[in-house]
Amino acid sequence: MSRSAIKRICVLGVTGLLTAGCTGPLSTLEPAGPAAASIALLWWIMLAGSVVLFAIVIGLFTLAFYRPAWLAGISARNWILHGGITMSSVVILLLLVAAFVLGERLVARPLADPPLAVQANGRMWVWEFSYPSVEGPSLTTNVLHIPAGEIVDVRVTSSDVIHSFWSPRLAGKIDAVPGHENVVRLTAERPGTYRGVCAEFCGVGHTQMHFTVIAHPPEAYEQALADAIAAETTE
Ligand SMILES: [Cu+2]
Repeated sequence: MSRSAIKRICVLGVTGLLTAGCTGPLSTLEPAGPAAASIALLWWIMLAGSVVLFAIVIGLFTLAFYRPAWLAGISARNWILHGGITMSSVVILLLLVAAFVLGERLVARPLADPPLAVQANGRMWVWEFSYPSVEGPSLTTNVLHIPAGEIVDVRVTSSDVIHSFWSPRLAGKIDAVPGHENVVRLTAERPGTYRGVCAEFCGVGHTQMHFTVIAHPPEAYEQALADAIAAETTE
C-alpha cells in the first residue's frame, strides 16, 4: 500500500471517529425542536468562531517562522492593543450577543395561550411524569408523552437530591431541585421517540436514570396518554 493511501485511510478514520459523536439519539447536533435548534445553532456559531480564531493564530505563528520580516514592522504595543485587547473584546462581545439572543428563545415566558403543562419528578433513580390536563391520578414512569408540534412546559422537580432533566434533541438541561420547580419549554416538531437522561450525578443509579419522550400525533395524543396511564396502573 502506498504512503498516500495510508495517509488517506488515517484521515478518513480519524474524521469518522471525531464525527461519530455528532449523531444518534442523544445528539445535541440533531435537533428535533426549536429549543434544541437554538442551542445547536449557538454551538455552530462558537465552533465557526473558534475555527476562524485558530486559523488567524496559526497563520500568524507560521508567518513568524517563515516570513518574520513581514511582522517585524508591527510594534509590541500594537500586538497587545489590537491582537490582545481589541480582537478578544470583539470576539467575546459577538459571542455574548449570540448567546443572549439564542438563550432568550429558551425562556419559558407566560404566553397568551398557556401551553400544555406536564410535571416531571426526579427520584433516585427514576423519572415520574404526571399530567395536569388529565383528570384523576396520572402517572407514567420513565416515559413522557407529549403531542407533537405543540409547545409543552415540563415542570421539573425532585423528591430527593438534585437531578437534571435532559432530552438533547428537544431542549437544554434543567435542574430538578427538591422543593422547587424549574420549567423547560420544548416542542417536538414531528411525532417520534426521543431519548433523555439525568444530567446531574445523583448517586450509584445515575447512569441508569434514563427516560423516553414519545411525541404522538396531536389527534392521537389523548388516547395514547390514557392507554399509557392505564397500562401503568395495571402493571
Ligand atoms: Cu442523575
